[in-house]
Amino acid sequence: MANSSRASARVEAQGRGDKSQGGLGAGDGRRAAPPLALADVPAEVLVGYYRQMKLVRAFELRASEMYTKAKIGGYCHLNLGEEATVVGLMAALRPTDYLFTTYREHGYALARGAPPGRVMAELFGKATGSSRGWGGSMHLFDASLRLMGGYGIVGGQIPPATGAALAIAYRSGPGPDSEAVMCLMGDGTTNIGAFHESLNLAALWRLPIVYVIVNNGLGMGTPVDQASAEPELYKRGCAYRMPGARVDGCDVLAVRQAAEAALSAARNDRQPSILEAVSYRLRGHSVVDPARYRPKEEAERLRSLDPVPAFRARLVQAGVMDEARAAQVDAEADEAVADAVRFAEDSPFPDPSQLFDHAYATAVPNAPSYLPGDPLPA
Ligand SMILES: Cc1ncc(C[n+]2csc(CCOP(=O)(O)OP(=O)(O)O)c2C)c(N)n1
Ligand SMILES: [Mg+2]
Repeated sequence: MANSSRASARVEAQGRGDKSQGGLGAGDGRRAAPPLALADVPAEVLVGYYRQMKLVRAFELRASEMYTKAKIGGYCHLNLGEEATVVGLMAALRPTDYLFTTYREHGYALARGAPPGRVMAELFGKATGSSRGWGGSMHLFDASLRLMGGYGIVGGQIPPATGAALAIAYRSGPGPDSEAVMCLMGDGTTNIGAFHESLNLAALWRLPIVYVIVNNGLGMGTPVDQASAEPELYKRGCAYRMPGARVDGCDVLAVRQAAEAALSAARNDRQPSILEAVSYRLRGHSVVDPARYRPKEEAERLRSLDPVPAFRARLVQAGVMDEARAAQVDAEADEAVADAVRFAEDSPFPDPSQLFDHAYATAVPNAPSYLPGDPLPA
């Protein structure tokens, strides 16, 4: 299985071609920071991370259920199993940073602060959804959160994310207050041309961007080592002298720390980089995929690594929260998701008169016989 190369150390890193030129961690000759321990993070913050992970888990389970009840149409991809990666990455991002992501993005929207009701309403195609019901599961968008989508085309987010980083560099200089871009993608996505074109330009122009590869071991049903000639994906920037680091995507604190380091290099040194989070998905590619290609023993092994109960147990064991508090957090997550479903159910569908709004640059009447450029009826 591709993820047999799961990071043995929590962070591995590779510097640029010339190690003396600086990079992101152990590979660049600088000392890597010691791993973040529970004691380094305030208890309330840790409980907050668990709350977010549990919210994502509860939300995705209900989304799956709602899909089977035909409340949700189109495609629907879940973050089940990836919650530590989701929350760790979002914890490192500032509200002023820009996030470009994939079709597997419900959790990112929630952890970025989107109200669960608006996210669920979008999945239901309702007018109260974060994209007013026009986008659905794969196209969550919220400019106020600098959540720039939600892309259904594999890799479609990479060029616009790189362009956003160019805009930031064009408008202002580097420094600790600089904005930065985080561009998420899956492991399979690293084989499309736009990934390489974008990395080349980002490195040439020194853009403030972090390309995060969420390596869940599979692109649909294809394992990483059958799709990528260099399956250690954090090394794939080497042709562009772009540093990369690999982190255990099941460890929320390690993910946060690695993402902060990468974002700091982007802000302060205009050093773009790759961060590979080795993660996994608990279920199939999308809710309709039974994942029969995954051997039973492998599915069981992955379930035993589930980051949500693991982080809960770690916090209880360390005395950060007791069992009663943990149970309360669990119940609150379920309640928030139940509220979200009610909100989505009670919301109206968009008015059919809006069907073509924002689909074309020029006004097009809502009639199938008209195309952009046709003269508008008087
Ligand atoms: C350009 C394009 N080609 C193919 C697809 C079909 N497709 C959707 S997801 C996917 C696999 C992507 O795998 P990965 O990048 O590992 O992301 P993951 O789904 O594992 O998060 C493919 C081939 C698509 N949506 N767009
Ligand atoms: Mg994948």
